[in-house]
Amino acid sequence: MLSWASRTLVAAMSTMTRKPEVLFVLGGPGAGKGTVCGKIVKKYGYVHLSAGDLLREERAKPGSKFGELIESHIRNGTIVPVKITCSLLDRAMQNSEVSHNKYLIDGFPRNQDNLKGWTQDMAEKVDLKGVLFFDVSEEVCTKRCLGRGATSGRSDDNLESLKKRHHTYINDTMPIVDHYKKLGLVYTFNGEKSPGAVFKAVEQVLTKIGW
Ligand code: UP5
Ligand code: MG
Repeated sequence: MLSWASRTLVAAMSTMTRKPEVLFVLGGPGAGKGTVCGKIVKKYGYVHLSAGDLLREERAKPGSKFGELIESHIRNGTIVPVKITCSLLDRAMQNSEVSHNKYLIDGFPRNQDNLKGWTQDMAEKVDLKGVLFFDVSEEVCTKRCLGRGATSGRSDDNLESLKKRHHTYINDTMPIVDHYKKLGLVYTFNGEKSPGAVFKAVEQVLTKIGW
């Protein structure tokens, strides 16, 4: 029989050696990915890594050699090369000091290049628990982002960029969602419900996967 101290040590060591558990969070531009992640962080304290936020932070760094490239992709709603995004995600995971090992990766992977890069560089380092997918019509997404555009300061919250972002979502990101659907990993939510109702449905899935 192990003493309390030994059991505590074993538990701590298992947390340190376990692979990080990851949930991908996908959906159209303005589907509510960031909003639901914020609610999960507030209640459960898990780590929220928004690929878009990390790219915007990198773009804003003085002297960043990727700043212009990132801005051009964001404005045009196209996808930044995966080497850049994956290295930002990897670094952010390594820099987060957590005991629970649970990570929400928001807005990634969004095309075949992302999927290939993730599979090559990251997939073996983590335990992918599933994909939270928020289904919201283009009309509702556009309305939300244009509303947010009044105060967000985001260079892609305008009608022209939104049309391009939606095009990329349908053509490039939906095949990735379908790929994970075939693996039985996707949990789909009606993202047009109220934020509270969406979160409630998400919590049921978190319980199901043992989060
Ligand atoms: N809102 C949210 N939920 C609501 C609800 N249930 N009911 C009513 N309103 C709701 O929400 C958007 C707005 O809707 C907010 O005003 C919110 O209050 C309201 P938010 O939670 O921000 O939605 P989200 O899905 O996070 O929208 P976001 O605009 O962030 O989605 P995108 O996927 O377009 O943006 P992201 O930041 O992920 O990417 C931006 C760009 O970065 C991409 O287009 C691409 O160019 C680049 N990128 C890459 O190249 N690679 C990556 O891996 C990631 C990004
Ligand atoms: Mg977001």
